[in-house]
Amino acid sequence: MLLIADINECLLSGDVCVDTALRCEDDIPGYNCICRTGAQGDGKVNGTGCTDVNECTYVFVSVLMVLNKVASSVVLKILFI
Ligand SMILES: [Ca+2]
Repeated sequence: MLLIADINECLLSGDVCVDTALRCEDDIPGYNCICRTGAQGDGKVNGTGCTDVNECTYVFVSVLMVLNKVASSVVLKILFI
């Protein structure tokens, strides 16, 4: 039988998650930092932290991709007429 002693990192130190993280959740082993909606990363001070995602850029790129796809299909139809 293997016993693993786990500590609650969230209670021991308030510095395990970045300030912009929503909360800290203890896990066995280790812990998880939860980023707010609209941010991505592991939320950890010694990790990737929480980086804001610019949703407007993603929407803009998605619109451009759709427009590009439509334009490509129009060009293909013109070529095959
Ligand atoms: Ca833990």
